[in-house]
Amino acid sequence: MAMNRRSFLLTSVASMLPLPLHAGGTRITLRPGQVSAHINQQSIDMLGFNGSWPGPEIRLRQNDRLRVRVVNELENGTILHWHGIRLPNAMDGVNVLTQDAIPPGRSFDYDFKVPDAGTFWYHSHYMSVEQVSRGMFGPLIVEEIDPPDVDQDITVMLFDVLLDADGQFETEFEPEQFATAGRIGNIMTPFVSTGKVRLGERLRLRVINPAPDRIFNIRLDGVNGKIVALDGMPLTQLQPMENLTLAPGQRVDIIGDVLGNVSIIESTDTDETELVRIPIDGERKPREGEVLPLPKSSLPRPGLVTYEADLEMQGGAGGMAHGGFGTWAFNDTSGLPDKPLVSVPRGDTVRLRLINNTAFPHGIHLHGHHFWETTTDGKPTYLRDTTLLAAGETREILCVLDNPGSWLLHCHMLSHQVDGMATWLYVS
Ligand SMILES: [Cu+2]
Repeated sequence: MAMNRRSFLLTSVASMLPLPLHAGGTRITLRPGQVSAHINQQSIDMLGFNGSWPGPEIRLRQNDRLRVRVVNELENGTILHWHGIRLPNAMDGVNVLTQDAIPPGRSFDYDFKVPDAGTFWYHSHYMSVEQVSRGMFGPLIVEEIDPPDVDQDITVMLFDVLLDADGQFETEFEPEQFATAGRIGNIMTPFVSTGKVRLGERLRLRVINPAPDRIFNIRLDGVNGKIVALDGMPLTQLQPMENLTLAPGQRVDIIGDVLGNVSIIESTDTDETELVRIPIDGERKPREGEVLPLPKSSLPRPGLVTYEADLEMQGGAGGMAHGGFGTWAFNDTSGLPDKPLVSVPRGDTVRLRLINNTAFPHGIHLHGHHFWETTTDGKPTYLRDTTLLAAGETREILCVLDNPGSWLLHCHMLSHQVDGMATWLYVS
């Protein structure tokens, strides 16, 4: 079955996301369970929530409380993680560090305030290569108290699925995938929340990459727009909408005006594939005003650095020997170490030097915080919760660790995470 897997790269039309659940002021229920997904003209056993594939978008407003009862209808345990949200540590949804898996037939209540507006998402953080690959994720949208003036607020999730030769979900998780770029699908199955746009409309597009391992290099056609946020965090200076790279876990928000059919195109060195197409239906008088920045984030700026640490990514195919027992390692350790990489009092600014000493890219994700990417001379640039490092690349990040607890720091290529690339920070 391993032969010629790449030989049938299929494309499919984007599916509609399930209708959103409005969670402001009310408790919602998510029931993870088996669902039947329609992929490439076949019904395929996948996983989802409340009978839909993937999970429904959860929408609420900044400073609302999110209350979610998770009723586990799977045959295995599960845990949900709220990616990018500054939340109490006990709500972060990480096995061993913050909670035990929710057993089949049991429930768990998540309950926390969402202090930041932006584009976030939720996903399984237990048996995550399998559970996320099968569809256990959904958008988590926190609206600004004073939202920007747009005609449509559209969510896009880019995703891929690995099918076997019979067109069913590939159930083998092979060592060669774990040791290389991960479990890359052979069919694209993107999701979008709307079926049409009008010429002249102003759109907000929230693009999320929930794929287990695939990095999407995309271009947006048919919109004259600007990047207004990365990983949910507003940019103070809007950025031109050039080619966009989204590592697993990353998000980008764009606001712009419709000039034609809207399409998201994945471009590689050799191919262009249209992932999403939203056709024109109707017209409106275009807006006069320019796109303005979103309301500023309230996250603290970095202070004086009180602690520095290196995080060296090691292993994988073609990698050097390292001290860890798994395929991948951080600092010669595979899997969660007994001691945290960093242990500091609340409020400290920590500089981490991320060193990719492997032959593959890695997207490093910190829980419970955003951090600042920096320029080569150490100046903070963008607030992110996931940063992508190319093979051989080194980047320093500045973390203002103001959220107490034990926070996972891991590669968001889930095949790499499960095979060793995870550590943690402790904030007292
Ligand atoms: Cu990785």
